[in-house]
Amino acid sequence: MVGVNGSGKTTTTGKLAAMWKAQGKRPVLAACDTFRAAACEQLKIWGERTDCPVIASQHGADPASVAFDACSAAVARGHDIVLIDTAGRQHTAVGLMNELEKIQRVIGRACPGAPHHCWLVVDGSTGTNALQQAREFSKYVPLNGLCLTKLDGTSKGGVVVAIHDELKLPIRYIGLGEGVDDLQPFDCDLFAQALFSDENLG
Ligand SMILES: Nc1nc2c(ncn2[C@@H]2O[C@H](COP(=O)(O)OP(=O)(O)OP(=O)(O)O)[C@@H](O)[C@H]2O)c(=O)[nH]1
Ligand SMILES: [Mg+2]
Repeated sequence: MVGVNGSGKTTTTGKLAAMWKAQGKRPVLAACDTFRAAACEQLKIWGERTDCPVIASQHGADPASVAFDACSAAVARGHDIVLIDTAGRQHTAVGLMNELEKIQRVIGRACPGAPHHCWLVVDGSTGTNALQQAREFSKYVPLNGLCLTKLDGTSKGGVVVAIHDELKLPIRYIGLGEGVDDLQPFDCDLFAQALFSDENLG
């Protein structure tokens, strides 16, 4: 899970873990935001809430090594999904974007083919800047989907139309609140109806 600061990566990670757990899968959460002080604790709370193990390290540790450890542990223990929660970063911060590239490179050694998915988490209230985010993140990591969050607010997330048009990134899930069940698979028809509904015409 990648994206700019505060877009909803950790929350979406937790919601996805809960959903897959309920489907009988055995997710592991990797706390690769070793940068923000409370980030690891936040993911651990999601781990408790969803009854999923969390692989973490100390504050300031190399996120790529945490991701590697999580993937190695998951393979060794027979888990089927590793959800990697990365730190928020501005798409213009080259050093931090290179860090993402490293995470991606390193986990392939622990689990061939990883990352099998790389999803950009976008705050639905973001305007055209989201297109720029998608362009930049896709230069560093093999993005293959979007998660659109905070659609429970006033925003309709219309910018994903432009993102999909240019980068052909499918929308995987939408976030509709802060709770564990506030996640839905993307439904194109419903989304289009909401986007173009009369309420939206002002
Ligand atoms: N209303 C609403 N709030 C959300 C949604 N998703 C996330 N949030 C809230 O948005 C805030 C930021 O969410 P996080 O999951 O911490 O975002 P993040 O991308 O992990 O943030 P950083 O790790 O700091 O980059 C939190 O207060 C979440 O509860 C959503 O779908 N709807
Ligand atoms: Mg986070």
